Amino acid sequence: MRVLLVHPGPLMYSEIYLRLEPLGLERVGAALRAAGHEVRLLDLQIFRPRDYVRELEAFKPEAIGFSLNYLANVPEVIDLALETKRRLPRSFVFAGGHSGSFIAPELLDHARDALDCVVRGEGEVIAPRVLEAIGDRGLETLPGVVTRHGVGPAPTLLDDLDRFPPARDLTRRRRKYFIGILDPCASAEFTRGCPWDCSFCSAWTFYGRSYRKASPEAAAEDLARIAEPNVFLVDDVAFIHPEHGFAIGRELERRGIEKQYYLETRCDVLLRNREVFTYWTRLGLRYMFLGIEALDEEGLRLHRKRVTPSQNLEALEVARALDLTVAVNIIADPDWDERRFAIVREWAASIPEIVHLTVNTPYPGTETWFTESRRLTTADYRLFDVQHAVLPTRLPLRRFYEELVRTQAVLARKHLGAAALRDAAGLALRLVVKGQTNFVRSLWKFNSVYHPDRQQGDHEKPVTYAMRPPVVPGSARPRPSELYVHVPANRREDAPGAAPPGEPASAA
Ligand code: B12
Ligand code: SF4
Repeated sequence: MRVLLVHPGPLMYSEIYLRLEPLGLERVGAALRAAGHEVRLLDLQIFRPRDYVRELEAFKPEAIGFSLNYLANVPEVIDLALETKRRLPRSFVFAGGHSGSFIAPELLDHARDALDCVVRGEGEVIAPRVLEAIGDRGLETLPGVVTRHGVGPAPTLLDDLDRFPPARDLTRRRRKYFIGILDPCASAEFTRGCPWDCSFCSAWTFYGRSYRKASPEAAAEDLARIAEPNVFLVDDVAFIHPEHGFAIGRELERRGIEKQYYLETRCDVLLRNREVFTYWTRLGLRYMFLGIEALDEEGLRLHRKRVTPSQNLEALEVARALDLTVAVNIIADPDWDERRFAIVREWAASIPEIVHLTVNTPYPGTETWFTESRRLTTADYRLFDVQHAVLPTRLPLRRFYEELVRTQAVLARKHLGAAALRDAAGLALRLVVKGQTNFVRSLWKFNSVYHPDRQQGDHEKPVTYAMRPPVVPGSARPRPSELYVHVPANRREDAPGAAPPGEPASAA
């Protein structure tokens, strides 16, 4: 069967700082190919909607699968599904991905009959079975599959991450993928899932708090296939198990693979496993993202980060000692006033790290979705991109955005401004000479993307598809079983916090 997989367009954040390959779709694509299908992939972070229409006309796909990792992309995907059915009424249209998995019935309602099904959870195993079952009345009896007529059983986890290595040849114009000065940059995955349970995050609820590892050989083999000199490791928390990181590293050394790496981890994991991070700096680790989220004890407790402010500061020291370029994220609460923004600006100016500021946003699949959804001020999916306020702001909305953008501008100037460019001038020139212009272009983009007028104006756009609040909105903490997409059979604990502080529950 001819299958077209589609990643929707970029959100605000990706308009400046980065653009990364759709690894999930490449994995689903690999599984579909293994089942004998002819697969194409179109990434609308790079291509335009008119390219999508051309692809429909030229390739005439019999099945079209959309990736819905991001809630803010929902209206775009619904409109694309409607357009697809208008042009190719006999095609089979389906969607999957992180956010889509938490809101399957409402997606089907918005799309009316333009979406034939939504696939919850991991796509590698189930996508080929879905295509096999097209036209079959039993479609909705497949694990993770939801149609207008029924809901299949809970999705099953992929038993082995080594199966279906990403089909990177499916992505076109790969030179467009980059993050900062890692330009161009590929993505890779060593582990999947997260055993912690932060209240604002849905990484743990999607994977049922499970944690799986690729074998060191398969991980190294995958990196060996990557042509780009730089790699973004998409793992939620890198190197929870240091021996796994060491084993992959040794495989890379054995094969003589040399790249520059970006990864994300937790401060306590860096402190506990600093040897493996030190070892990886020798292999090419250059950039690290640390999820700090809050500067004070109370904020960290509310996010259930299970770290202390002093651990966070110590981790920054360790990363500095390793000579890594470090980015941290702080979650801005809509309740902040001018003073809180000023404190963050001051703190950010006082440290050498890159500081990102995102807005506290309750997402379906998170605990805060249940506890905060009564207070939502909008039902517009497009505003759920952590760059807009969807909860009541203490400051008037316009003032909130002025403070937010002013703070983000100060932070952006630190690493995208003239001084930063002076430091990176040699590198920027070398990239431009090679025709790699993503990083250089990003240096001037901030003001054209972030502006209080744009952010406030976004709230005034008409809403065609309205989000549904949780079935029982309330302020009580939900049980994890109400949140999970994947519910691993071997996990029966039913209360967040079952893991001792700092110790993941099932990082086995
Ligand atoms: C890597 C990553 C990114 C990359 C994007 C890579 C890309 N182009 O897709 C970058 C760094 C750019 C990024 C940015 C952002 N991200 Co992000 N990101 C992740 C992360 C850590 C891993 C995703 C990944 O690659 N996983 C590995 C692959 C193999 O899995 P996958 O993509 O989920 O695909 C599997 C399934 O979902 C499914 N599937 C996926 N698509 C489809 C399609 C079909 C048809 C089917 C059948 C199945 C299917 O099958 C795949 C294989 O099993 C997730 C957290 C997580 N653990 O999922 C957050 C996450 C998805 N990001 C999140 C957020 C908030 C953002 C930002 C908005 C943050 C910001 N600061 O502004 C931006 C916006 C990005 C944009 N669209 O422009 C949130 C999502 C929130 C939401 N509910 O909308 C998550 C869940 C993080 C979190 N902890 O809350 N992100
Ligand atoms: S440590 Fe917390 S924020 Fe990070 S992926 Fe795990 S649950 Fe999400």
